[in-house]
Amino acid sequence: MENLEDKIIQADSLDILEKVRVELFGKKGLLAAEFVKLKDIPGPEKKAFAEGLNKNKVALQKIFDNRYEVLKSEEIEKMLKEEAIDVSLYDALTKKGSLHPVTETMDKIIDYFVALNFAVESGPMVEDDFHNFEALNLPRYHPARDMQDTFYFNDGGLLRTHTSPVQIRTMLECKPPIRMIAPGSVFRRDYDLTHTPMFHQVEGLVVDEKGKISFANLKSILIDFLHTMFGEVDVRFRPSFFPFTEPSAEVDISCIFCEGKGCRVCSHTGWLEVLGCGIVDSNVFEAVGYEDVGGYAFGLGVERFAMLIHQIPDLRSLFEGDIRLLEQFR
Ligand code: 2NL
Repeated sequence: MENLEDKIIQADSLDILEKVRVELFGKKGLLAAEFVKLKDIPGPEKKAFAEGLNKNKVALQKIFDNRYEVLKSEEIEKMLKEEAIDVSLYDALTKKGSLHPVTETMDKIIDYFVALNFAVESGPMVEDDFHNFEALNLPRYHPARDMQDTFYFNDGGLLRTHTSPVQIRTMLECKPPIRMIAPGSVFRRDYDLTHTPMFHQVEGLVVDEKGKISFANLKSILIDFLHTMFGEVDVRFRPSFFPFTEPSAEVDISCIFCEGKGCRVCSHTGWLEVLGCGIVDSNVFEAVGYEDVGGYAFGLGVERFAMLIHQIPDLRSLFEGDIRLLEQFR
């Protein structure tokens, strides 16, 4: 018995203890062998012998259980020590990540409007005809729809071609006044030097009671916005056309590469087109059930902003996922 006890206590690892367990308590173990002897013990002594065996067995089991607990917690302790991570370790070889220039530009644009109390809204990228076209004064067979080559699904769903459906959804859900921007990815069937099938837009919309919102409001906010993004540039508004605004304008800044003198980037015009905007067409308000309101809206392409701000010559480099592009913007 003492001998067996020692075996347990001297086991100094869980592996050895497991071997001892089999040796003592196993089917063919030492204790089982003792119980086999029971049949040779004469009748009167059988009971006492059996009781003794059982007592020993229970005692040994208890010693075994204690030893198991000790070894188990030692092992856990050891594992915790070995696998602990020293979070204070400084690794000079680890490279710091950086934001993609499109993300960084998007954040900067959003920050400008958030500071002016614009809400930031989002919506689904898979849209339907009503939210992407119909409600925006682009009825079926309207020639303006040819301007946007659209990815359609078989069930008539489509990938949004602009973030305007987010404004439509917001107007359908909320009562005026509204001041919001809708940043997000948009999709068009276009792929060449200056177009990718997915790109990012930020659109803005302000709606209030009729007579409260003027083109002057739109001009002042966009001029200030462009000065924040590009520094002290000249800004000009050119009459233009969008189906969802009337009147509409495109906005140019003086070329930040040649300061307006004329270069390759601005096609020797001295100007860079950066925005589209206008007074929201009354047909749009009608489509969302708004009455006696007025508003302005604008839209811009984030990739174009990022390329101008960082002087990135080739649009495609923004989408190649080459880490060397990001390393230049750390
Ligand atoms: C551009 C021009 C623009 C809008 C987007 C808009 C949205 C609603 C109502 C009226 Cl719901 N307008 N959006 C208006 C004018 C221009 O984007 O060049 N984008 C890249």
